[in-house]
Amino acid sequence: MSVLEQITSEDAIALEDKHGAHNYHPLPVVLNRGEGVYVWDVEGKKYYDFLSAYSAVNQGHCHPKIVDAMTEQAQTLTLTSRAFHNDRLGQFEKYATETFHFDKLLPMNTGAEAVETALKICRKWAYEKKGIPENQAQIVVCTNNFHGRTTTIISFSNDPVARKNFGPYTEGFLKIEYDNLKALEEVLKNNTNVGGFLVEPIQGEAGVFVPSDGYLKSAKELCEKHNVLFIADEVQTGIARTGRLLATCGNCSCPDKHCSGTPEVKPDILILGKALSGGAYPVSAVLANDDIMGVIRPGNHGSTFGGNPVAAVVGMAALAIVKDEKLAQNAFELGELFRGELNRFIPTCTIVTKVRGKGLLNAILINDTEDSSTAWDICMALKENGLLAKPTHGNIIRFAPPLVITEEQLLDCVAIITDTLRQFE
Ligand code: IF1
Repeated sequence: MSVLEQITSEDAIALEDKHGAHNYHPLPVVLNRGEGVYVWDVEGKKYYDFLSAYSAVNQGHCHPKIVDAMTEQAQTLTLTSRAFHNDRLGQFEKYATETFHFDKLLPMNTGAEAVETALKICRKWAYEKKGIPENQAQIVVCTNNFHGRTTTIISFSNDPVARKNFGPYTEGFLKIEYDNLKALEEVLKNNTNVGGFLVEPIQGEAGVFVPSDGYLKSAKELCEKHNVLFIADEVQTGIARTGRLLATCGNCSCPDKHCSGTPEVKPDILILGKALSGGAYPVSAVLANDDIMGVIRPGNHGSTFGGNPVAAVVGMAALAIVKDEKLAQNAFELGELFRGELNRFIPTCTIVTKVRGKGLLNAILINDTEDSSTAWDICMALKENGLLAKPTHGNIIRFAPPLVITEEQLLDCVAIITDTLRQFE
């Protein structure tokens, strides 16, 4: 730790304020250590992490298996670029494609890059396989989506803060209401040049909005009927977060009960990021079968860091942990418990109107207007009481702990949350 000094929270925040771009409004807490479900601030105060870096740290902070794999690989070989092969990438690709049941994987780094990759694959497929006339391909997206921050992705966002003054915008996207099959049917019927439908199985940024039962399955069927690719952005919902290996898995009944087994919906293109590395390193990927991924040929796409050997071993370790520690099952069971406990609390209070979510991706709706600071104030009070969470869209608080959380820890957290909420009655 030669050049880095131990500093106070106040000094760390002041340094960022002075020297860093102001593109975030973080909770005023400065963390310097994490282990499992816990993080510590520089003053030594311990917290439950109920954000998990937006669901990247599903396997818990600094999971020893990920850290060991990463450290060993970092001491051996970190980067070759894709101009040469490395001995790890193929093993990762085999492991991940077998895990998710696809023929091929294309490795990238961040979620937004993986979304961009999926859009490119979809467009190329639309021209070369579906026969859409050049430059006419459209991709259907949903209102209130969140898929990342690139210029193309924000082009089809409807969040003014994410979009305004970043134009001109990329063309080729048609927007429909989320969780509305009629709207999807209409748009597919009225536009012959649609190549794909990009959708989040649960809308995270929109406040953990869970679509109606059967929505994804019926949407996939509509896509099949119109020869349109169903593109699932599971960057946030994937890797066991929602109580299944993927949120598109549905209520499968495979031997492992809560793993991938029979998919409720098998996407044509699957987008993964975040927890694909357990939060240790940026690792994202796009998966598809040969008839689709085959449109990508040398020179069409790539990245200096995508598929590097550190990312490959980290990705393998992160997926192995999900299986070995049955994280999907834990997320499923503790998610039921969490919503159950909150549903017992809600009728006894006026401050929360609803809890919703799947697995350990949940949110509570605060009984106040969108522009009030109540949700933020509650998060500040939760911080004082040893639990870190972040408001989304004004009056919604998202709760997404690492999936390694135990029942005892979860009940401890429920007590912190309900006691804190009581203070706001
Ligand atoms: C930020 C939200 C979460 C994502 C989905 C792609 C990406 C994301 C479904 C891009 C990223 C993040 C990024 C983070 C805030 C955040 C977020 F609140 F905006 F919605 F997680 F809940 N697809 N989600 O959720 O992945 O390029 O960031 O690796 O600060 O922007 P990325």
